[in-house]
Amino acid sequence: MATGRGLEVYLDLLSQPCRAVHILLNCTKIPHRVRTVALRRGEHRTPDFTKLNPMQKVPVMVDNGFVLTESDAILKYLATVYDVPEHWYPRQPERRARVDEYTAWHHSNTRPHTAKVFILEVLLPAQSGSQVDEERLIRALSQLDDTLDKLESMFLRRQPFLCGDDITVADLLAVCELMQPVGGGRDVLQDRPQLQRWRSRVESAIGDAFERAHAVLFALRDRRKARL
Ligand SMILES: N[C@@H](CCC(=O)N[C@@H](CS)C(=O)NCC(=O)O)C(=O)O
Repeated sequence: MATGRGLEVYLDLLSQPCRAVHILLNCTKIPHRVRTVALRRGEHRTPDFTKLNPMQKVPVMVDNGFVLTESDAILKYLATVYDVPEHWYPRQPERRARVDEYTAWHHSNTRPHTAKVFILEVLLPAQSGSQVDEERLIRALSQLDDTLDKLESMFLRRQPFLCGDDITVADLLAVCELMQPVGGGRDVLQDRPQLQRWRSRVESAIGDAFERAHAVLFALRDRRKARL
């Protein structure tokens, strides 16, 4: 499946961590080739893809034969190995540690808590035609609220981006998660002006790459909203 030459990324742009990788590659103009793995068609379960990533998940990166999974590891590898502006993953130890601090926290907070609301409100009802499980949803919304409170009070307390004065890979992971529309196309940041201002700063810093990564998701959200 992998050619072993150049940089290839296996992505589905409906996936939040894939969009973060896509944005970094396009913002920094790292030459690469995208191979689309359509999760909805089960392309991540084919024998070829399973050989590449036995976890059967996207994103996957192959850089001259070096195979790497996990968006966090891929983003940091790209920012370390390629000639990209230093702010994405600072070399100064304390500033780098701040990025690692957020990304470690992200995978047990922002990521699962946003995903759970999406799964309960959108994915499960769409897949099985069942009603939303209100009790589980209330618990999930409360966990998400707690996570959003911490993003505001800890990470964005006195700085414009999650890890300091400039955008880093941490902001990419977070913004892609927090762009995921939930039930009825609702924005998870709808009552969160502080986080909305941060998201606007991230969007401005990213430019066109933001829209390109989210185009498929936004089209799907608008189709869903039109059906309501
Ligand atoms: N921790 C991984 C998560 C990757 C992940 O969960 N990918 C999802 C799409 S968002 C996937 O491939 N799911 C397919 C499946 O689990 O069947 C990362 O950050 O890269």
